Amino acid sequence: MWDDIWIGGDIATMARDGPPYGAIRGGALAVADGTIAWVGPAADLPGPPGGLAARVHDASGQWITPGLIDCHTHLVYGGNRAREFEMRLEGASYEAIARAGGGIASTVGATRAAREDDLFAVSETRLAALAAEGVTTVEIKSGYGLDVETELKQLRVARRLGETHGVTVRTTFLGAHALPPEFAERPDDYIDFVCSESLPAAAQAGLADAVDAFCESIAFSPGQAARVFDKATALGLPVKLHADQLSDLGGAALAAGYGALSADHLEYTGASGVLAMAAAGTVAVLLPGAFYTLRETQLPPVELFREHGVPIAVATDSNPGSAPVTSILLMLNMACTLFRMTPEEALAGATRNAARALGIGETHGVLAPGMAADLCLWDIAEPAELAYRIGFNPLVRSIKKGISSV
Ligand code: DI6
Ligand code: FE
Repeated sequence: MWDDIWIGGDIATMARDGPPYGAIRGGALAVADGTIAWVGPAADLPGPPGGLAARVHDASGQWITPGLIDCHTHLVYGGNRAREFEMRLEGASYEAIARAGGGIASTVGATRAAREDDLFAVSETRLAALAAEGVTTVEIKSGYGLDVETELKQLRVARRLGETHGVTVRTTFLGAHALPPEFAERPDDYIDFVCSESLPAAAQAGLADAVDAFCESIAFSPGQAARVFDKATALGLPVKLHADQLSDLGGAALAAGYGALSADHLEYTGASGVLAMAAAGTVAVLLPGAFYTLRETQLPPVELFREHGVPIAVATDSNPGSAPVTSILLMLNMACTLFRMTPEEALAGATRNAARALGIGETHGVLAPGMAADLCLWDIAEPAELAYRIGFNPLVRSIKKGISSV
């Protein structure tokens, strides 16, 4: 006997092989113990639904998709950077603001100053906005603390958000995000500190599911990122990289060389980086909200990713500077309109491929027996609507491990 069964609706399983969206018209989906027990055409059910599950739900006129996965966010931070938005409109560049001590450094100041409960409260609001659009799994990075105490504070808040909001949170340690003021002009000493102090502390506390770094002219060099990756690897943690966002430093190939789960941003990635990612199975995480906010014009090499079979994910990059975004549906739209992805690719980017980018592709991101019962029910006529509309939220409800949350 199953716990729940949904009938009457259409199901976008997002399975890779098969029809577009893995679609099953007139589908049925059964859940037992928080896991998908059965999915297929309702006509193939082994008996009348009422005799198969304790609860039968009518999903008529709705589409069921996997719960959405936002696989790249910096959701936990103090303060905001609306003033920098104004400065950029007055002509200052993102890089110039960063070099003048604004940018990430200003958020570091506000995050260090914030009490843990206050940090939780402001972050909770942002998480709620994502969840209201069907996000059931979110990655959250540190990187606005840069000292041991504040990096751990951010990661604890991230874990607590997961425990209290019915959303799976995957944490990523991003100590190598920016140079903190106490290490001004001493980037190699700061990388020593990350490798010997803050990263081991996060790992020891069980607060890091993965390790990331920002490889860029305004942040850390490929050699410095590699040192962080060596330490992460020694600690048994998977890696990912902010790569080639503002220039091509070979970040994608560096990440691939470490078997990274993902390389993220990638506007300036060249063919050799794409080939290295394809060989390593590294997911390309595209962040159209940052592209849009920074008014970037260099497009990520989407056609090359397709050609070489690199899985593409799409995420918000939710952060106070380059992507003050809390809408995953808007990112699906931007992935199509700005990056020329198809609506199906965009949805796969926030489900199946996002799960892979977090190392949870075996259990999340696709509706199939044995996978987590994280679902969204949408009041839409076809799945392309999720990417097509702008500023419209057709979520009826989301289900986390079989339990209704929104
Ligand atoms: N790239 C990003 O998009 C964010 N961090 C990074 O390395 C931006 C962070 C910020 O501007 O606060
Ligand atoms: Fe980012």
